[in-house]
Amino acid sequence: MTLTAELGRKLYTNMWRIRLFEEEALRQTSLGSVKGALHMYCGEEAVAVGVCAHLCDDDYVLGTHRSHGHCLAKGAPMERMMAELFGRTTGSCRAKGGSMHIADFSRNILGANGIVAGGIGPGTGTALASKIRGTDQVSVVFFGDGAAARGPFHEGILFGSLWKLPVVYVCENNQYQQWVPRKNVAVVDSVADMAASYAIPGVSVDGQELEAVYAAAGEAIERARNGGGPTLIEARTYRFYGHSLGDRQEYRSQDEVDEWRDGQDPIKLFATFMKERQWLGDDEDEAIQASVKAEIATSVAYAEESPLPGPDDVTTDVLDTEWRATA
Ligand SMILES: Cc1ncc(C[n+]2csc(CCOP(=O)(O)OP(=O)(O)O)c2C)c(N)n1
Ligand SMILES: [Mg+2]
Repeated sequence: MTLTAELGRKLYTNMWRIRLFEEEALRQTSLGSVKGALHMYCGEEAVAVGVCAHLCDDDYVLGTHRSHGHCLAKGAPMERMMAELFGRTTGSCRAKGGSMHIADFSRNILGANGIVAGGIGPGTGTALASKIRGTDQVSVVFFGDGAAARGPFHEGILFGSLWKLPVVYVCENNQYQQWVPRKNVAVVDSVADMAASYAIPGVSVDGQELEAVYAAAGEAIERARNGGGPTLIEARTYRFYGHSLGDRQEYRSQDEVDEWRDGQDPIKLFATFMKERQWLGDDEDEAIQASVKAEIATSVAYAEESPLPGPDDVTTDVLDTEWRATA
C-alpha cells in the first residue's frame, strides 16, 4: 500500500484524533469526570497510526498501559472510549476497564493492560490461533522499551519465531521506563538488534516520522500475512507528558521535552511532509482540526449523557464465582 494524498489525510486526521482525545481526557481528569490512572500517548501518535493503517478489521492488536492511541488507530469508536474513561455503562468495557484496561473486542483490540510486557504472550497466542485456524489474520503487539527487558519479551518472540507465526512485535522505544532513562539500564542501544537472537528481522525506525513507520510496518505486516513469520520493529519515539498523572519528571530536563515538542512532533512533521507534496492545504488542515474537535465534543456529550453503573452491574461480565466453586 503506497502512501497517497487521500490516505495521508486520513492518517493525519487520526493523529489529531489521538492528540485531542488525550488532551480532553486530561482536562476531564482535572475536572474530576475521568478518574484513575492516565498514561498519555501524545508524541507517539505516528507509531500507532503508521502501523494500524495496514491492519484489517479482524487483525488483532494488543496494547500497553499507554493504549488510547492503539485503540483509536485500530478503529475503536471514540465515543465509547470516552464513555469508558468516564466510567459509564456505554463504555467499550462497560466501565470495567477504564483507561489502563481499555479494550474493544468488536474491533479485535484485545486490550491495554497494566503489566509491563503483558501483551506479548497473548499476542503470540492469537497469532498461533490464526495459524492453526488457517486464517490470514495478523497480530500486532505494542510494548515499551521497558518491556524488552522482561521475560515475556524473550519467551514470546522465541515462540513467534520458532513457529513462524503471523505476528509483528512493535517496541515503542520512548527512552524512558517510568522514571528510569533507558540509557542507564540498557546494554544494547537498539531494541531492534535483539531480533538477531531469535532469527527474525529487526528494523529500527524514526517513530516521529509517520511515513517511516508506515513503510516498515507495511513490509512486516505483509511478511507476517504471507507466512514469513514475525518482525521486531523498534520505533524510536518520545512521550511529551510524564509517565502518568502527577509525575514530576525529575529524570529529564524541560529543555529536552521542549526540543522534542518543537522539533520532533509527529503531527507537525507529517503536516510539513504533506504540505511539501501539496497533499494538504492550510484550509484543509484547519477543517481537519475543526472536525476532530467536533468529534471530541460529541464523544464527551455522549459520555456525560450515559448512565453510571449501578450495584447490579458489579456481578455482570465477571467470572461466575458459583460456577468456579462447582467446577
Ligand atoms: C511487571 C511490571 N513491572 C513493573 C510495573 C510498573 N511499571 C508500570 S509502567 C513501567 C515502565 C514501562 O516502561 P516501558 O515499557 O518503556 O513503557 P512506557 O511507559 O515508556 O510506554 C513500570 C516499571 C508494571 N506495571 N508491571
Ligand atoms: Mg518506555
